[in-house]
Amino acid sequence: MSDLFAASMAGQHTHLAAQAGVLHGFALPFAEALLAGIDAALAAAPLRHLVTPGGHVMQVAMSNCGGFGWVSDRRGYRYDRLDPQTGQPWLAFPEGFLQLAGKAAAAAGFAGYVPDACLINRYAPGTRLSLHQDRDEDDRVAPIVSVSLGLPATFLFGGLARGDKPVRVPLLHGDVVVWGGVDRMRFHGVLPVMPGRHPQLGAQRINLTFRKVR
Ligand code: MD6
Ligand code: FE
Repeated sequence: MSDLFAASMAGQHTHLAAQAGVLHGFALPFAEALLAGIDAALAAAPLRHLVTPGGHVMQVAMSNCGGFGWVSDRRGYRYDRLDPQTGQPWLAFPEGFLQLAGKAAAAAGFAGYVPDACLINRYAPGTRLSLHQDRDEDDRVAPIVSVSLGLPATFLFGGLARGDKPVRVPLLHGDVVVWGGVDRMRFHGVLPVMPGRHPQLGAQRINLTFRKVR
């Protein structure tokens, strides 16, 4: 999708459901701070391909910053205050992260949002994320704030049952999806990322997902 199209959408809001929507271009003013923060977080806790409890290696490469990090291994999915790979705490939220998450949540109708976890997900071209619910958090009402950077992607936003047909939502660099409240447990996923090069990020899509775990 062209930069002109992205610019024409910036500032717009696409309604997805009662308590879910896309804030187009919302993260653009924060992009430089986010990219610097991602570099710092990944220097402390490098991206890795986690193994699912079922023994599959995940296509998306992951790391975390903030008070809790989402991890997976043969024992299950969980949040951990320490990176199991280094034994060290995840990097505290870099500058701009909490501000962006709070402002995006407020713009989507969730005032006072203070997340305690941020997954950093890297999608190489061809990488997909199958339909799932985010269900490892104690708080099942506070929103997920999901920030797209780099290559475009098609987000799948489904219903509360796995079989509900998802809508396809195009996401560009700087877009933020927010879902919470009655829509917090909706199934969602990402179609395979198409090959390409983004001017700032090259051949990858990076997604930040903020959550309130505790
Ligand atoms: C996205 N990501 O990349 C949405 N959920 O646009 C997710 O829903 C997600 O990337 C759990 C773990 C990793 C993810
Ligand atoms: Fe998810």
